[in-house]
Amino acid sequence: VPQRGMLFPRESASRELKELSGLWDFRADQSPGRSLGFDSAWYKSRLAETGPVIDMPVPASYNDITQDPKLRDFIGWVWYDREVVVPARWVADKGTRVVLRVGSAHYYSVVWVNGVKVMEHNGGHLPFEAEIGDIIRENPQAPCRITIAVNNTLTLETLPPGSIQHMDDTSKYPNGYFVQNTNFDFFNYAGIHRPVLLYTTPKVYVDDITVVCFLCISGLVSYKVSVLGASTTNVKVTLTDKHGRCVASSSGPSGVLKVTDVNLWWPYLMHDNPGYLYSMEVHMTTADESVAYEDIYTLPVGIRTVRVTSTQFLINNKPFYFHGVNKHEDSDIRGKGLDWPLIVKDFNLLKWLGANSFRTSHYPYAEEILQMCDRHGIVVIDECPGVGIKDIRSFGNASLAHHLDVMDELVNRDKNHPSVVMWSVANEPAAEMPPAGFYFKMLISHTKALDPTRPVTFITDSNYARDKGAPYVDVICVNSYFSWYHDPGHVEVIPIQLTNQFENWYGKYQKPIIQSEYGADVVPGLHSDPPMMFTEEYQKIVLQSYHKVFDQKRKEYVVGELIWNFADFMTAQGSVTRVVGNKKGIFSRQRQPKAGAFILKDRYWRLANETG
Ligand code: BDP
Repeated sequence: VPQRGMLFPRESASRELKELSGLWDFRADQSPGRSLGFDSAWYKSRLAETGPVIDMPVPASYNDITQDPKLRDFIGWVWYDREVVVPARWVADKGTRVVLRVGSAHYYSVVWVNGVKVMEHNGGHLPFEAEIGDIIRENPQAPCRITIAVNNTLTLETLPPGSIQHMDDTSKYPNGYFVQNTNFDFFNYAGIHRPVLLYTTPKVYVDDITVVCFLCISGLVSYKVSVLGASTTNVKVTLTDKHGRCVASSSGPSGVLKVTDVNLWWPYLMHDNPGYLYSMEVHMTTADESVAYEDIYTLPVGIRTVRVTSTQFLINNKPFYFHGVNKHEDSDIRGKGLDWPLIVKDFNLLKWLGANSFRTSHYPYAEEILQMCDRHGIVVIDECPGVGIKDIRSFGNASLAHHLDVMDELVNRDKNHPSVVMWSVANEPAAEMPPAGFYFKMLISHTKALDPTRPVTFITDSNYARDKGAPYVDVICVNSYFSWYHDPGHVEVIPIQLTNQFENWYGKYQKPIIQSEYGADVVPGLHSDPPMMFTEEYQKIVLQSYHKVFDQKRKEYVVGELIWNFADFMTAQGSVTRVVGNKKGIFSRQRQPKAGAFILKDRYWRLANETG
């Protein structure tokens, strides 16, 4: 099946948009097999007619919204529905496509409109959509009812993988008791996490756009536009600068735009005008249809190149050093739900810190966040949800096939973001297991075929000598927790262990290295001198000890350092190493700085002045 485009919904002269954020009716299917909703066809009428419902905000994780521990820890199907008034002109005009789009829902989703199933989607963190014009036109007078069932169960074949463990010993557990196990520590927040919306396009429409940029004195933007709905159309492409001046134009579904005196897209702190974006307007008209159609889509375009040598990561042919963070989509109450105040606050903190980059650990973040990165020049390592691939059965064919599909969806969604400079296909897989070699060879070559312009990596915590995936990556990304998980309390081991880590990896592979995680938990406000684990002083000294080694090795082949983590985040209960969440943030979950934040702030600004 040829993949359809997944352009971010934008209004234009030919496209309208209707946000469906707000309150939806909601019910968790608490029946023992979790199948009552399907058996009783809850999608056939309003959810409120089939039983009690509660208010549920969209977008948001449902877990922390109520006081009910059963809902916080719920595993299985939950149901959302609401009615929408569709503008009469959308219904009346058969030349209009009406598309229902879900920004993301965790994990498996089924969607009905007026009781008719319109789509299913396997996986969280990525958008899905369906055309629903025909269905709403069947009964134009009736309000349009949208029902979404979402199941957060993770299995060995989902991404991330997980497993359901049934506890059959009735002397210890209630009847039918089961738990969800995962190999990652962040809380498995669930629900509709990103905006749901309706948007329109004409029947003949711009389905996808791909841009690739080159530099050769001037900037070259090669583009490809795919149109669906008619065989022959006229496509005009115009590139305008920030002042609205046209700098290049072309016609035809593919071509090259040449921009003289180009304003390149530069990372934050590497240039005094970072994040420069042009606007590429794609204007499609039908050539010889009886009805004329016209579609306009405007894509922000940043002109920059990315290249990796054996010791450097180059952006626009200049060495780039990642001084940044790992993040999570996570905050109080809304869990992983998209939240604008939080997004803007986090960008302000990144800039305060002097961070020029982050990794989307451990799943694709909202497109709205990547758009912010484009505009502010924050460089992104774009990670797919391949976290916790530890069980040998998760290296099987079904898992690999799904992982390849997820990469298709991810690259398709994010390929045009200048901020995205590298793909990460996994975090800390069991890369020493025999099937890992084949698995990563396939996965990485597939990703490179999808996008030949960006390096590909996965994040490893394996032994350099036994890692079977490392031969295929462009940049070695290593996580290590010396003096925390290994030799806890012994910061004096950091210089020797970290130096060995770098020398071993570089010695074997001669590829640039990023320290993709390091850190220590801090319960904010805990102090001790001499430093002890979990105090602000201990995080400080761990960071400083790592930094000394980074400073030696960044002169050679270390090209970046990403702290674990930007902010404290919620974890599952079930481990005695977590005290209401993972506390390795340099900011608390409420985004207040710990002592470590000031250490990093001094360092990052100093690095920016040295390398920028
Ligand atoms: C690393 C994982 C990360 C964890 C971190 C930790 O990649 O997701 O949160 O450890 O335990 O191994 O703090």
